[in-house]
Amino acid sequence: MNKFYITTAIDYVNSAPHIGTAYEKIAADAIARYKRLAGFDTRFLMGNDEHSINVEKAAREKGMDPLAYCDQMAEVFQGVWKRLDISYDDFIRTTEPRHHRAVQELLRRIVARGDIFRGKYEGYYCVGCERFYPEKDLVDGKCPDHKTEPQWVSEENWFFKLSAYGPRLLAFYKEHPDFLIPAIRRNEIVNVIEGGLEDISVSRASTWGIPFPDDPAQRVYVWFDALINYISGVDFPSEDGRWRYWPADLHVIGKDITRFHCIIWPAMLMSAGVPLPKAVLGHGWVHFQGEKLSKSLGNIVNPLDIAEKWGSDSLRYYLLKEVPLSRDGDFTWQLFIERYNSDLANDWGNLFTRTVSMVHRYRAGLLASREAGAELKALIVAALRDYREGMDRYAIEDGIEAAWTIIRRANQMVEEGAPWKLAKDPAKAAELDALLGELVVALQHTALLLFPVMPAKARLVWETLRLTPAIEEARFPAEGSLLPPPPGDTPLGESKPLFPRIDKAPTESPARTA
Ligand code: ME8
Repeated sequence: MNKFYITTAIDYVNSAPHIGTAYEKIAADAIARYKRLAGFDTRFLMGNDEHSINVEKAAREKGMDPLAYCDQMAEVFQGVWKRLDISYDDFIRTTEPRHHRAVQELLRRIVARGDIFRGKYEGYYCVGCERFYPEKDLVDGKCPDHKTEPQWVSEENWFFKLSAYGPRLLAFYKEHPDFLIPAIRRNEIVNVIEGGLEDISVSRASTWGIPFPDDPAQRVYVWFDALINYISGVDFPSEDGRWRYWPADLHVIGKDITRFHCIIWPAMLMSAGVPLPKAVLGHGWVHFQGEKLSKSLGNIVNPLDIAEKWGSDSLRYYLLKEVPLSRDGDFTWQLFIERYNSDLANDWGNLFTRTVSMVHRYRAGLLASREAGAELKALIVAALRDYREGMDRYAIEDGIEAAWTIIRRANQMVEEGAPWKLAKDPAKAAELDALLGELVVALQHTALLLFPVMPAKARLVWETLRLTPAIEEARFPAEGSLLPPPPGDTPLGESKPLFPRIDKAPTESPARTA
């Protein structure tokens, strides 16, 4: 069986998840679920990045031991991810012994290669980014991202010979033009490499972090430590068991951290003689009502506020539909409610509720006909093909659109076929049976296609239609075919509103500081 190993960035735990960090996990989850439906032996890794200076600071401000603080935050993060139905297989924390082992072993190999040397570093360090900035990259003396003044750091520490990897990295990008997607981000990275790489400092005099091999006074630089999670999560340095998932098929990360993933990480692996990941997807940014999410603006939207009120699927749908992975996107309450009411309540929700109600009202819940006519069958076959073609490019919005071609056509079939009229005429009984059967087959396929995007509602549709096996076990039909027909001998489950309409716009903004 083909394998698919997908990872997300591991989050700093000094503040709780927000819709931006949630977006990345939701997108990766949709891809992982899609790959499972496509029959891949899928491994989905997420985790927390715990050795940052800001994490230590947040713990000390609360009067807590940093590890106890990280334990608490690990619960908070995983609680949010479970509530959003993120189906990760493993959750790695950088304070875990399995991760420490992997970091020390990878570093040992890099040292053995002769790529680590002692040097003195002086420069501006932004703690928010956990990176040094050359003076020329500061804007009015401040970090361009965090708009805060960086610290002047001057210390003796360990360096990695990143500069030596420029030519190999360029050759790698030439050979693997699809390594970093979308293409615009790849050009940016190639330009940076062509401009010449500088060696980077990879240790800090600190007490919070992984001890540097043979120099416990120094701790491994947090990024050098964090990137290694992708291999510690599959048991590096063991070559058995989960190591079979390496190399990763896809690292899903934000566009702000592509340099770490597309220059430093490949160079580290080249130095240690470990195979490189196959692809990195640098997604865009989610804004809130046109502004960058920021604590100081007080516009950090807690994803749980939306999930509690309107269900996690509506948030998942909005983000995946409105924020293509290749671009930035915006969350606004107005558009959220519009999408919810028109796409979810009216289109999909209404198709489900009325189809199931009619099967109950006219046929006591049982289906006499369970197949699609030639026209609907062709439409579903095309939707399946377009869906897979879009999802294979990680264009989840195109996958959603393909599913909607079925929803729109089925709703039209209800209007055109007017089953309420057919039901009044005994001579039209077979026509009514055929129409109801077609609508159920259409719904069945929307549940399959929308499962990666809206797992909870898709599961509800699937179970109401009494389909087996469980939707998690379902697989795409062979090209040109449909799924096996729904059962004819078990009455459908009851009809429930999938997405009750939002009649009133939220009066108070649920945006609040995390
Ligand atoms: O960068 N929209 O952690 P982090 C979309 N620990 N994505 C966003 C976002 C937004 N508004 N805000 C943040 C780190 N992200 C490191 C990663 S990986 C070895 C170490 C994304 O908590 C961001 O781009 O600051 C990153 O991919 C992820 O959320 C975690 O960000």
